Amino acid sequence: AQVWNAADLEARWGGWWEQQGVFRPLDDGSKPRRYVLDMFPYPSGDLHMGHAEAFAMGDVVARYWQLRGYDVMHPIGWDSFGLPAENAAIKRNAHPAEWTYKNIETQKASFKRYGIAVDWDRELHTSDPEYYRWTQWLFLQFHARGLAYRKNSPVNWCPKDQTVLANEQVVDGACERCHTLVTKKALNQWYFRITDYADRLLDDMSQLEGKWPERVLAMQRNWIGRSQGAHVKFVIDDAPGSAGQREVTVFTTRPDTLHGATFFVVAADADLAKELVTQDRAAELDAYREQVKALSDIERQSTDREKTGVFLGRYAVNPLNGEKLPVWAADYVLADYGTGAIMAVPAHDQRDLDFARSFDLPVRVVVETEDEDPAVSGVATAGEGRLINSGALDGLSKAEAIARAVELIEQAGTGEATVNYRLRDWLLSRQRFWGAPIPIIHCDSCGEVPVPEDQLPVRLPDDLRGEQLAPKGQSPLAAASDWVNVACPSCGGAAQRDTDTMDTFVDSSWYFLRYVSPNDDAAALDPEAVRRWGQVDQYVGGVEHAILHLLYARFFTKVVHDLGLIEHTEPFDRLLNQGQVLNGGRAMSKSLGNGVDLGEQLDEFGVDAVRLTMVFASPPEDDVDWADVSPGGAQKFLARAWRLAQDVTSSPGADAATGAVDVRRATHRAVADAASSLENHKFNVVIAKTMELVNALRKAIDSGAGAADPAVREGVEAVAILLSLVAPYTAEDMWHTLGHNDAVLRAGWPTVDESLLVDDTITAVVQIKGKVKDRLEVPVEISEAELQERALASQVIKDLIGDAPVRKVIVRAPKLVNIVI
Ligand code: ANZ
Ligand code: ZN
Repeated sequence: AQVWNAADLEARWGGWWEQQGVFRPLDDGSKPRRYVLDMFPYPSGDLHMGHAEAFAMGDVVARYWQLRGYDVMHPIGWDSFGLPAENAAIKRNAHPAEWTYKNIETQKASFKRYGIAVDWDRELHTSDPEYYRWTQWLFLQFHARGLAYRKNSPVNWCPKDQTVLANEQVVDGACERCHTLVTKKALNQWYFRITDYADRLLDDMSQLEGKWPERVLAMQRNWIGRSQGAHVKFVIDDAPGSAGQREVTVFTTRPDTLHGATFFVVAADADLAKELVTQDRAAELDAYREQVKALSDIERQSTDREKTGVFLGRYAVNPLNGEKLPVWAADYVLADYGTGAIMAVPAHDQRDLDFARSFDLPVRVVVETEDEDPAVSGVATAGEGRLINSGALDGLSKAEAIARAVELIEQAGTGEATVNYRLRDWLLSRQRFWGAPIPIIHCDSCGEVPVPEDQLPVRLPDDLRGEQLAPKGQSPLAAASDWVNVACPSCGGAAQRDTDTMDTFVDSSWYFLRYVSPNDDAAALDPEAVRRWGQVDQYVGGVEHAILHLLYARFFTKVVHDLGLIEHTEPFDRLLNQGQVLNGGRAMSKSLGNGVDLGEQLDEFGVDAVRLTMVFASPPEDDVDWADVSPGGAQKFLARAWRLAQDVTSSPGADAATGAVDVRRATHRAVADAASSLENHKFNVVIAKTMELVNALRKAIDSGAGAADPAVREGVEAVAILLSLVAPYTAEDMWHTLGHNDAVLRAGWPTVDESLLVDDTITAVVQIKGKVKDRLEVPVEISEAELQERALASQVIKDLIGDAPVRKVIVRAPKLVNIVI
């Protein structure tokens, strides 16, 4: 007798789908299109449990849509630039490409074994010159529109990786990759002007409400951090150098509290602090600035640190009341938020109050609330109340006073209403090798010259290896003089290539547009093809990308839209964040020693059982604890399901309507429930329903209707189709055993007969003048009216009544109808 054996099934069907082009979209307009995408993997080694979970979930969606008759595009590729490859190359005296492409081969083989329904013909690698040529081209489009620019400023520097980091890559003050504490360094760096898009990035979130996880939207909103407020100009008394008329603007969200300002603070690390300080205090400031350098933004803003600062010896004049406020430099004010300077209102801002108490500065309440005096309690008040001590603003509410204060400063020409963002421009240059070179040439006479488009790609040299790639604080490319020194494309004089490479998040900000025409060597993307496919309908990936990747991809999409190349303005219509795979309730890690090797799991239980276990464990958003699941149990279930197909004896196409009704009910109920569970992303429930159906069918075969019943065949075919969502090898084998030659994924979703969904029916008797004449199968919860209607519609009854007038109808739902004629 044949038995279910995972290895046999994998050997039998592996490679077959690709040969048959089952996962290749037709793209001929014969069916509505759907685009499903999993966040592409970084080829760090072999597949791991995390990939296995994420891709199992994305595959359920892709397969379901294909079964429902959509033309599904489900591509895959590799985010193949990045530091790990470079670090491995340094260690092994190799080129990063060697490590990268070898890993890709390994992972690719595992993905194929894993049986995901992706179209391998669209595979792309961001580190291929054919790809990064277009990343560079896009950079040049940004550059031409002023959206890519260079500036000198203090940037986040990872001392270990010896490269700069975007704000988004600093987590709790440390490098997100190596966890080294990040410091600041002044450098001339490339930025993308994402701040120009801040409003649109916020406003367009209305397109994503209800389709993206709310927490992701909240994180993006918070990261962009729009705050409504005002710019207010303060004149610095006796300012150095500028004939006493130096103005400094502050950003405040509380212009109503202008009269409560008792001192003024500039960020200690801002140039402004050095410019304003009086001679006698300069040394003290310098020492303080050294101290501040070592601190991360998080530490600087921490509320439980003792406030520190240096008086600069100057005074700022309050434009509303002419008061002179002492100017301090402190670390709790950040150089790159707002204007880097604030008016301090200790009565109503806790940070200012802490500072005032450390340095004995006055506290003046200007909004009267029920709360205790902040000078006494040490707690600043932020609630509603009437304005006091505020001249023309006295008696107004907080909201009225904000509006009035803005009017006053606008009239006086000393400020205006403004919106401020927490979002900073995206620092994209990196002093590392394994990334797309920035396609700019620096010429002493011409300045920044874009590399002409017909000279793209600017290829990475392939002769640098090992130690030559080691981080030195500047890009390893700087040492490759043959590569660096070129003729200026504009004047022909001696010039140098930019030696920085792009943040790998640039590569991943547009790959979803490339999949649509991955081999196009005439353009980055094909606008016509993108129009056909539109947005990614379903994006699947980890919540760790809630800000970085998703924000950048949204930004790129808007810019590419503005370039006139695409119609849509948001890249991903729906987003699903799959959970993590844990072991023993904790994330798998080397230090805990609780790692589970995917390859070993696949060898032991087979692909289908592992996939089924992942999906069955919980809804896709929830974590899976591998210590609590049973791939062995999944195997037993698959074997049981598979055996059903072996047992069926009726022929394909047999008319199920002639079969046992209870079996049909079980089948149609399971299919209908599976569909609604799939639409609601309860993939685990689909498996539970399939298990129930398998049990019902086994019972039917072993007793009653038997293996020859066409209703049993209908049920077993449904099992194969449902299982094809998660257990492709078992499902395909069942389908062929059942006598089909084409792929199960092409079977189409079973059509549900609604009348079979009525679970509980009862036999109602229809009488004429008290004598039973007919019987009707009706739902138990049928209404009186409906039952009467059905009784009168019965052919038997109609014939018996003939032309006789109906005098009376007595209805006792659901069991009896008595007709009096
Ligand atoms: C006076 C004031 C009075 C403020 C008051 C608040 C409450 P959000 O909402 O985060 O935008 N601020 C401005 N620039 C700053 C910087 N570079 N570093 C640290 N703090 C800065 O915060 C805006 C408020 O944070 C501003 O409004 C300013 O303090 C402070 F009762 O101005 B406020
Ligand atoms: Zn030149």
